[in-house]
Amino acid sequence: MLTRRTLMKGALVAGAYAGGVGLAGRFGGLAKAEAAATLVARPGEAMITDKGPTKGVMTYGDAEIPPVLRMRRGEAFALRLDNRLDEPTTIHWHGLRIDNRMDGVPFLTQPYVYGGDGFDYAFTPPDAGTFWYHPHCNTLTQIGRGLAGLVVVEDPADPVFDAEIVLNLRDWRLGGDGQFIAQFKPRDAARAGTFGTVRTANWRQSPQYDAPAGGLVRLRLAATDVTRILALQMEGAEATVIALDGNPAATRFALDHLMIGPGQRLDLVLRMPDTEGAVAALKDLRGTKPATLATFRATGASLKRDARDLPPLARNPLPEPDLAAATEIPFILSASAEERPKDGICGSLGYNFWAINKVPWADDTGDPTAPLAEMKAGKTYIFNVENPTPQVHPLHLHGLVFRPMNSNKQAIRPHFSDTYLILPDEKVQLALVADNPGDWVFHCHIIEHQKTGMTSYVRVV
Ligand SMILES: [Cu+2]
Repeated sequence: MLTRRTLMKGALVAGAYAGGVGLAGRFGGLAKAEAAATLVARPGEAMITDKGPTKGVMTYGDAEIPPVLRMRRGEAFALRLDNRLDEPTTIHWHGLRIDNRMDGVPFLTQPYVYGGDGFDYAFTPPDAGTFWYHPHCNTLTQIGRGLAGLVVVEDPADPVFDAEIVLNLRDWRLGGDGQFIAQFKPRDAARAGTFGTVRTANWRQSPQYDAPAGGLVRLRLAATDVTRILALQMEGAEATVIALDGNPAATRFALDHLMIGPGQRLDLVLRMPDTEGAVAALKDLRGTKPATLATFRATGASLKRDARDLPPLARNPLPEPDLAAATEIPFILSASAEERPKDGICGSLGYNFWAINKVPWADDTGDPTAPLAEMKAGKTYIFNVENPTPQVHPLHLHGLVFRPMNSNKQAIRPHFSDTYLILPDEKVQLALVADNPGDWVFHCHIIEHQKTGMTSYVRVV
């Protein structure tokens, strides 16, 4: 999978940036506040196709692909963003319930960070699980060209697995020559979004990973694409969902056509086949033809493990909504044809196609609309969200977690989440405790929808 040429290319790119601040510190182990690291956002190139390096990539760190940032639940984490791009950027920590000032939304929670400038992020992640990080400025371009990495927050009480594999699942919009083509088409932005042309896991097409035969693998995956919704299935091995969107599933269940949208994460137990050389395949069954996202090859003599022997994941300290005292707030998604937004420093797409409660907001503009709701700290609220549009929308709320309660369209799994995939004609209730003060963005994570109006924010005071 990693050819010698790929490795050399990576080394060259790293070398080109080694003269500067570079990547100081270690991302593989504990990142303690006193050992703060620097993460460089920079232009680069990457071996995504067999047509040679794709130019115009954006990445973090000195490897080709953004590093997996490892943190520990309840331990201080600090990281300096060093922006070596030719444009402003920020980092948003998707799913982490942290201080509003660290949330990475330009104008709302921090100034954007110009090229050549930096920003110090410091927080203590309260929850263990699988999360991710990405910019909240010129987001379609910056995520589309590579700026998205995974965050693993470890809990010392986590069960022990025989292996762990982290998968960053995303597409790229490349032409036949392996180079970037226009990131979106306006007519698609007004529908399901513009799809990528090359599908990857960890920036490789259908990579293969080795793991012990008969062993239990913790597979952490995140849908970091700007558009694509997946329907995941494992073939050739048993795969059990143990956590969704960072939080443990109330009851474990087999992975079977599970739909996840941009921004969502899954933790799976993959029980490897017993026979050495046998291969399991993670597939996306949505869309016109199934795609193999990654494969897993059994190595060595079978460990003969049983996924049912695995103890439960430690629970995160999440606030339980007090439904009897809840205040309900309506959120209605819609199409919009209001005037075009002004061009913003963080990249307006130049169109308004969508709105929440009839207000289109392209976000990261200097003149935000008023918050759609103001909530009192510590109180329970129920978001009554309606989707009368013909599209599916992965709705993401920053800084808070909600518990989906009732839906007219799908069975609800009783778990806490930060991203809800709402279906056409669905009405759903999302219950939450407003326990984190600040202005929190509530937006669709299909980035073209987000950037053409399907963005809002709520205020906790
Ligand atoms: Cu959407």
